[in-house]
Amino acid sequence: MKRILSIQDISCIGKCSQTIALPVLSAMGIETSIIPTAVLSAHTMFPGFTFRDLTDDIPDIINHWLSLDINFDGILTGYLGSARQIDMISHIYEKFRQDNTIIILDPVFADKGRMYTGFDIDYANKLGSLCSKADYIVPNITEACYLAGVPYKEEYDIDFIEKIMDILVDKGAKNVIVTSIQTNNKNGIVCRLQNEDSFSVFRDNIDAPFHGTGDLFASTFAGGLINGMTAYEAATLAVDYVNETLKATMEDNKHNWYGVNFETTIPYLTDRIRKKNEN
Ligand code: PXL
Repeated sequence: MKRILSIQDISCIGKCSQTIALPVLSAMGIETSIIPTAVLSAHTMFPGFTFRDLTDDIPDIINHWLSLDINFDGILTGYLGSARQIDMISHIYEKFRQDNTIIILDPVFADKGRMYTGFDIDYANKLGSLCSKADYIVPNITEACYLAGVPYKEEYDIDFIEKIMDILVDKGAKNVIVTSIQTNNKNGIVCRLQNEDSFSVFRDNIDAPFHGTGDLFASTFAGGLINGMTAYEAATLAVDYVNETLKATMEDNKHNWYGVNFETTIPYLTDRIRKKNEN
């Protein structure tokens, strides 16, 4: 069985980061090991959330794993507990990657033109240095703007996204997927690959500003790659799964404000994987 390492926080309530990555990657047939970067009572959109930074636990976890001679087919990195964790993650990339390990970095720190509580420009700059060590980075448009040093715009066209991707590639990123792009009533992603191929995947926009959809995209995309899909196949699966999930969430008139109903659409995800494997 393939094994992935997911490095992100545990938000005890909120359906994001590890509480999305674990069920989604497991449903995709991948053993999922975790490093929790922080434990929060609930994600940061909940007023009054508690936050325990687990930075100081990570070196001991790494050292124990080194004694176990373990490695991973993939490493997915998301929301971190501190800027100090960035160097630790770079170390994890070096120590636990094999020749075919795929490293996916979701530089989680901002959305809709603003940084999440607790992050600042120094953090964004430091995280930028990790981007060149990953095989894929999957920033949303706000994060991509910060990482590229380009002011965020509410209104933009694909040329603007192309310009940002040029800057990120110049800064050393290998394969870049910019997510949460909204144009002409569509929502989707644009990807630039190392071999200079590029593609985009757009679906009808569903006006539902839910938390955790970026985490859902990143987990599904990572799971697709680890299952042997091409970047195009994995990104298409991830966009479709997020889209199906948003539809299911909106159809449920008792949905929660803080997260999407990804649980009810897991059969859609596993069906898609089964169909792909049958072909
Ligand atoms: O969905 C990204 C995310 C992950 N983890 C925590 C968050 C957020 C976004 O706000 O607060 C704790």
